[in-house]
Amino acid sequence: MGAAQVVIFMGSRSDWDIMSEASKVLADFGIAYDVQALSAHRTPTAVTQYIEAAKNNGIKVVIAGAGAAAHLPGVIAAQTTLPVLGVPIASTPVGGMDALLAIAQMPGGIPVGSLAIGKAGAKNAGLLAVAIMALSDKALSDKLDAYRQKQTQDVIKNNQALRTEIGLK
Ligand code: RP5
Repeated sequence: MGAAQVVIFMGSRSDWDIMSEASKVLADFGIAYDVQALSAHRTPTAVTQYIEAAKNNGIKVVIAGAGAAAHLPGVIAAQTTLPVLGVPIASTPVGGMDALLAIAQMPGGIPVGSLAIGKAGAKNAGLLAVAIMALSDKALSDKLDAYRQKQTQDVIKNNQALRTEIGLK
């Protein structure tokens, strides 16, 4: 698949169950990705080393999932002008609201695109990375259009199946 164009960061190995949703999307679209489970708090130097080299290494989009005091996406965005897509993860008793606010409430000047909490957010981060890359890749853009059309057809089919199942025309 070639060199990674997207990196999926996460604050802990324990975030992979959620963040793997982003990897599935990228794999479906044939986009090569890297995965790094490194923490802004526990391994700040390793995060910085990776991000400082990312653009030269061919990375175009950074996806970063984190829970709790979720500083990872913001710390990454502080050190690169690559687009950073943050995924809040529910890993504390407050259900991800801590991570959502930490990721969404960035100070002006250092943007992080915040997705939804959890698996839907990770999936959408993958799709948004695809959309960003599709801006300069016609074949990828066509694939994204086809993905949306299939999704629409599936919903219409499921609606009809449900209506038939419960005795409606
Ligand atoms: C955050 O703390 C991670 O992103 C993870 O969601 C949370 C808990 O990490 P572990 O204690 O499971 O390593 O930094």
